[in-house]
Amino acid sequence: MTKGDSTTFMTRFGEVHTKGGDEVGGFDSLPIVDVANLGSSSVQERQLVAADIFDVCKNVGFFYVKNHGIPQETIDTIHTMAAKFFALPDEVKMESYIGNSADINWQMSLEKGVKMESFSMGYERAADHQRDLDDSPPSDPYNLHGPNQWPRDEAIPGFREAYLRYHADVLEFSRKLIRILALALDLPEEYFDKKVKDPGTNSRLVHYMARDVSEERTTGLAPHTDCGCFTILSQNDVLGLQVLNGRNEWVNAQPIPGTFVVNLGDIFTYWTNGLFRSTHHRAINMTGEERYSIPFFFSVGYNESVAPLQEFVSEEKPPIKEEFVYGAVWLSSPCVPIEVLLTPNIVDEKNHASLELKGPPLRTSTVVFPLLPDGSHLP
Ligand SMILES: O=C(O)CCC(=O)C(=O)O
Ligand SMILES: [Fe+2]
Repeated sequence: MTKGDSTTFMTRFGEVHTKGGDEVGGFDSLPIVDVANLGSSSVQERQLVAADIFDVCKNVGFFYVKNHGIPQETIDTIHTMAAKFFALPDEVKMESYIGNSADINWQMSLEKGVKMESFSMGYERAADHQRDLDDSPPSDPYNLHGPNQWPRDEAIPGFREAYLRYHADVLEFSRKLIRILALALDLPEEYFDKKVKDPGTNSRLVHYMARDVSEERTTGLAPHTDCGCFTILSQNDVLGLQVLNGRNEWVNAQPIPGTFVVNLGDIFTYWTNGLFRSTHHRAINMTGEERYSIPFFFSVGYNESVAPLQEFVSEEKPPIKEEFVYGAVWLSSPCVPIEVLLTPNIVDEKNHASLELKGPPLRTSTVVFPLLPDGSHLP
């Protein structure tokens, strides 16, 4: 965190070393960025947003966005649907179970005390305002796209439509945000457009079950960085997300009505050769109430290659990462829910353990973590 120090940090794609420079990581709360002018017709107004974004990406890697323009009704509806979905009988949820298909899934284990369940969806044309249903499917050499395994409409009317609409709106917002990120980096605004035309997106509805707060241990999402370009998170009003600052302290991402939490993923760290942060975070239900969150992971197409951009590479700053194709390594970096010891301000080594995936190969842009602590799937 200190000025001038070099940093080594683990990302989902391996260890990365950066040279020091400005102070980074010295935050005690997450900044709020007003993005009302994200799509302004005035380049000066867009530049002002870009300037704010530049600072927070360099120093924090996490920020709230307000005035994002996505109708509150779209957000409220998908939250209502999430609660309804998770309240369905297990037999119905099992129809979307990860083990039924290599595609999108519902996952949970109550038996073994894991207090999380999730439903995932991957990119599909119906969830993209900029594409038509009969557009040819994205090129998919790594077999990462697949049909989403939606629950039957009779079981939960309107669920699919609500999630498709939410995905499409957040995708639209993301395509605007990546233009502002380009501007923030002094690149042409359209610089990344081609790479995200057929984006590698996925999204999850996550239910962190209410827990007994007197327990010292619980299961949650272990500390990790996100692997894509950035993540847009909608959370209900129950605290769970925590972000690691440069002093190794967990900073609460307290839910703020009307905002999303945005965090950069590893790809932006690579593109900027370490200038922009992909910051560690974890998620644990801190309360005795039900927590629901909806991360939307926005990324380049799976067939796109990623490498530090020449603008950020010099003799003093050699590339921190070799070029790689996003889809080729995507599946090898699962995000793992794991038992978390609720000791404040300590990054438990155990939390970094990774579990081997067992069972059928999992493809598509879906979550790929095993739900059971021993790495196996239900049933
Ligand atoms: O649920 C949350 O608050 C965070 C989720 C997250 O970090 C992830 O899924 O990568
Ligand atoms: Fe994450």
